[in-house]
Amino acid sequence: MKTIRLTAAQAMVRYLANQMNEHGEPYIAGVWAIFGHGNVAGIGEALYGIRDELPTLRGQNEQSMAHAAIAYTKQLRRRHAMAVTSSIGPGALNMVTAAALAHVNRLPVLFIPGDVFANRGPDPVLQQIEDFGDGTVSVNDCFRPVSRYFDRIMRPEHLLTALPRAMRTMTDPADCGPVTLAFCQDVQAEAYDYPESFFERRVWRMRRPEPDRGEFEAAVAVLKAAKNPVIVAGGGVHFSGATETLRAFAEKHRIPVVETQAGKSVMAWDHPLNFGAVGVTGTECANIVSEKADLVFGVGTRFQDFTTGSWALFKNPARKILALNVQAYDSAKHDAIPLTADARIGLEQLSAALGDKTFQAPDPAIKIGWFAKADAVTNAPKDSNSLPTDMQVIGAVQRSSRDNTVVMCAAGTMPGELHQLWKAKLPLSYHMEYGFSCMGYEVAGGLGIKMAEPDRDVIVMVGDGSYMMMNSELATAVAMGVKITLVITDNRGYGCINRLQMGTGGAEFNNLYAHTNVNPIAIDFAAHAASMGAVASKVASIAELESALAAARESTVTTVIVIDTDPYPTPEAGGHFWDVAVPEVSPRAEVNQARARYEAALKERY
Ligand SMILES: Cc1ncc(C[n+]2csc(CCOP(=O)(O)OP(=O)(O)O)c2C)c(N)n1
Ligand SMILES: [Mg+2]
Repeated sequence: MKTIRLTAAQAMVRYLANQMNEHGEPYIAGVWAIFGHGNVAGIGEALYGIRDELPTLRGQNEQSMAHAAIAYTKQLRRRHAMAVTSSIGPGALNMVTAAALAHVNRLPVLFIPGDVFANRGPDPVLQQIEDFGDGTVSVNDCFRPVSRYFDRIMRPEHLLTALPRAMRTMTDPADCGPVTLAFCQDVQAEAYDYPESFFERRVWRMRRPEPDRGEFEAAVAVLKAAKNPVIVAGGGVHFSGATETLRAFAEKHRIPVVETQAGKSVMAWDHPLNFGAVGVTGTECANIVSEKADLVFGVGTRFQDFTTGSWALFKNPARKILALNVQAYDSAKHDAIPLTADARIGLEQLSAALGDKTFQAPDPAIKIGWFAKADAVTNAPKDSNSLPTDMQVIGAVQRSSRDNTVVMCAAGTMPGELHQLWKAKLPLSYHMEYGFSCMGYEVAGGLGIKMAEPDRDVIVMVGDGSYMMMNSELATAVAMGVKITLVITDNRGYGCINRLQMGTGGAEFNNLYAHTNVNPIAIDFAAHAASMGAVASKVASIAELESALAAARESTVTTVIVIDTDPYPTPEAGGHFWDVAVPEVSPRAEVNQARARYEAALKERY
């Protein structure tokens, strides 16, 4: 056997550089790295040696670098991924939240935290936590519940089994998710005679599993028996590349489509069969269709509580759930009739089996009625005496966007309002991280999206709270010359949680700066962003916002636009109950009233 003598770190990066996707392109597009003693000498040296083939990228924070990696792979429908490496200890733990985010959203990222010495020579090394009762524990064990595959590289030859498993996990459509390879510091630097064949180019194809015959027949039968089905389209439709198939399926059989947060933009907003956002942050028309449906046909959805209105939305007493999902865990959820298969293949085969069968599509008037209400709240205000609303900001951004502009967000007011109100024309023009809804995903995520699709405009909608939580990859975007546009809606605190607090009977407390023990400060976001090199301005009205957005669109540099908004108004129409547990006893009358409403609402759930 021909061998080549490499350090384990050199072997790892050489292997990674030779893994290709089904299009023959390098699967790992780059390695985000912040070095410390746990990875600088071993992995750092290896990355330097391969820098022309496998780029190393330097960010500001391990978590937000991982956010960029996650947004990148999501926008590319998991066809490419990135790795993120950190030192041991704090650098590693900074990535745990991002690993969880990738885990929830079923997105591949390769985490390579450094780990303590396998030979234990210097024990305890700087940043080693020391478990009194377990000599095998390090901080990296925190990655176990948030990794789809976890391994600790304690000998150089461990890579021979660990790396193919890592690749298998990341490129498996059903198991897809984060992989953690905790890499002991001494092992990174150790040499070993690796088989040369280990470094041959290898192509990883995303499998498209066919349905099981028995499951398929049951699915066809339940579809044929339905009177008014609805398709709940989730992120799996994007991942499977099934948007066209879904549209053809809906058109041929006249079935309305409603979209989850991850599924939004699978169909153009103005397609007559697209009834828009479903669930807690849903449009009135999608929720009417969903309430009446006798068959809820989920395609590539996890059925999370925002989609199902905490399982109180699908009210038809005769309703059944049919779930087409590549992951059997999802297709069997909530007692669904499972159809475990790739979304595209599943839809194609179902369509063939249904033949010419058509259903009664819902009355288009309910959609027209919804948009009349939606347009009223997103139109520019007639007078400019009061603070603009976030809905009016959405309208301004919409009017300044092109069909292929990507609007993105993760937490705060915007995800709900964008889900309802944003008119997404082209697939993946809407990028919402709403599996984890992680504040701090926004700026780094915007960077990752733009790296994935440099030809599309990327608009990052970010609240003041989320911006304050994590913003420093703005400097990275500027430094890399990756142009994104941020719209910061400054409502001086956590507007959406303040409203949720009020909605559950709570006193306004600890959310808006006005109601905290912190002296309300006016943060100069434009100055802050400008200090990182962005072109930044604060606008005073929706009209000014529109001109600033027009300028940003033509500009080649990262731009930040700040606007003060009113923290209280929300869309009156649309929406649905969401289960947020209200205290059973409280001295506050408002809480008692909210509890009574809550108990009544819970009776709707099944
Ligand atoms: C990391 C993290 N911490 C806490 C939360 C809970 N949370 C959701 S939205 C939100 C407030 C967001 O404030 P901001 O970004 O200003 O948006 P606004 O609602 O004010 O528009 C909080 C605290 C979260 N989603 N993520
Ligand atoms: Mg805010």
